[in-house]
Amino acid sequence: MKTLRIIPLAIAALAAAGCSNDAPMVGLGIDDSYRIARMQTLVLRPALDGTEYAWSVDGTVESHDRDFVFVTADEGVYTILLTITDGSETFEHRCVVSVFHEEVEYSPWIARVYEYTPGPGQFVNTMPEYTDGDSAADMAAKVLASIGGERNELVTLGSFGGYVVFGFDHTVVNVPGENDFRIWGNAFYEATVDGRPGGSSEPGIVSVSLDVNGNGIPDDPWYELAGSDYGADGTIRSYSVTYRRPDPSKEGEDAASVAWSDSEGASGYIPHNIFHPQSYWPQWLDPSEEAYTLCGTRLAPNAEIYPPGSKHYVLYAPAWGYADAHPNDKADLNSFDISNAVDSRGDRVRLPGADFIRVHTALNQVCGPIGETSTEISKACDLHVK
Ligand SMILES: [Ca+2]
Ligand SMILES: [Ca+2]
Ligand SMILES: [Ca+2]
Repeated sequence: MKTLRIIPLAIAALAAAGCSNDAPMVGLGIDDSYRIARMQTLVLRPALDGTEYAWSVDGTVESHDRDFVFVTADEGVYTILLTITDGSETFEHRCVVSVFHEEVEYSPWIARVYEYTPGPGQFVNTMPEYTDGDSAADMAAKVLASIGGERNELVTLGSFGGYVVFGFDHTVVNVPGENDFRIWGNAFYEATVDGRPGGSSEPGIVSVSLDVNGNGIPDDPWYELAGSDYGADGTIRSYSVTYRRPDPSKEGEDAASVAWSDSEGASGYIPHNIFHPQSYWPQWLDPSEEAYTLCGTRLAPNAEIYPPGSKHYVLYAPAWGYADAHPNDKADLNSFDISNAVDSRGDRVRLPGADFIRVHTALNQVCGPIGETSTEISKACDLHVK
C-alpha cells in the first residue's frame, strides 16, 4: 500500500425496504450519511472498481465483497468504512448510518407468502383447501391465511421437494451467536430407540435469501441452512424428483397414484389411499404440463418398522436444524441461525439477514399405510421482534 488517499467515492445506495415492493433509491453518487429503520437493509454498491474491497462497521471488518448489505436489529449510529484497493492505490469512503425505530411496530409473525408448490401428497388440495379455479397466487394467499400472523393452521408441503416461501414485514436480522427465527410444525415423539427420539419427524430443509436487488421478490441467491445431517451419509445435494400427472386410464387406486422418478435413477409412486379421496396432484398447476420437477437437498430415509414385525412406522428425528422434525415445545430444535447458511459448494456464507425463508420436504419416503412423508408447518416468528 503506497498511498492512502481519502476521496469522495460514488456510492449507489439502495435502501431496500425489507420485503416491500416500493424500495426507493435514496441516493446516487456521494452519500456521507443515511437514515434507515432497524431491520431494513441498506445495500451499498460502490461505483468504483478495485481488486479488493473491505467493509467495516464501527471498526470491525465484516465483508470483502464488492457490494455490502447493512442491516441491524438495534437502533443507534453506525460508521461504515469502505476500503477499495486497486493495484498500489487504496481509496476509502466513510459513511454514517443512523438507525431508528420503525414507525409502525413490526409483527414477529409471517406477513407474506410468496410461493407455495407442494409435492403430491394425501393432504394436498385440502391443507389448505383448493377450490375450483384457484390460481397459484390464490393458493399462496390461502397459505398466508393459515400460517400468517398467529393463525397457526397446518399447511402441507407434500412429498419430496414441495416448498413454501414466506417472509415478514421486515428483514430477519442475523444476530451473531443467536438463533434468529423459529418455525412450528406437527412433529411428535412416541419412542426413543437406541437413544434416538422417534415418532412423527418429517424434516423440512430451511433455506434463506436476502433481497439484494431490492425488488421485494425472491429472485436472489438462496442459501441452505446446514443442519445436523448436511454432510451425513445418505444426504444428496442437488437432488430432484419429477412427478407425473396421474393416469386416469389405470385401474382402481393406481389411477390416482402419482408416479415419480428421481435424479439418481430411482422411481416409485406416491400411493393414493381411501382415507384421503381427493386428487394428490396440486390442482392449480398448469393443466398442460404432464409433469413437474422439485429440487433440493434430500436427507436419507428416517423411518423403520418398530417394534420389529409390527406394521408401525417410527420416523426418527435428525439431531437439529430442520423444520417439523421435533415437537413444538423444543424451542431450540425448532429455531434457526442464519449463520448456518452455506452456498451450493457447502461453504459458509456471511449473511446479515434474511428477507425470504423457504422450507422444503427433505425426504422422499413412503411409509406403508401412513403414506408419503411430508413436512407441515403452521407458523413462524422472528425471535428478535418482541
Ligand atoms: Ca444468528
Ligand atoms: Ca429480489
Ligand atoms: Ca409433519
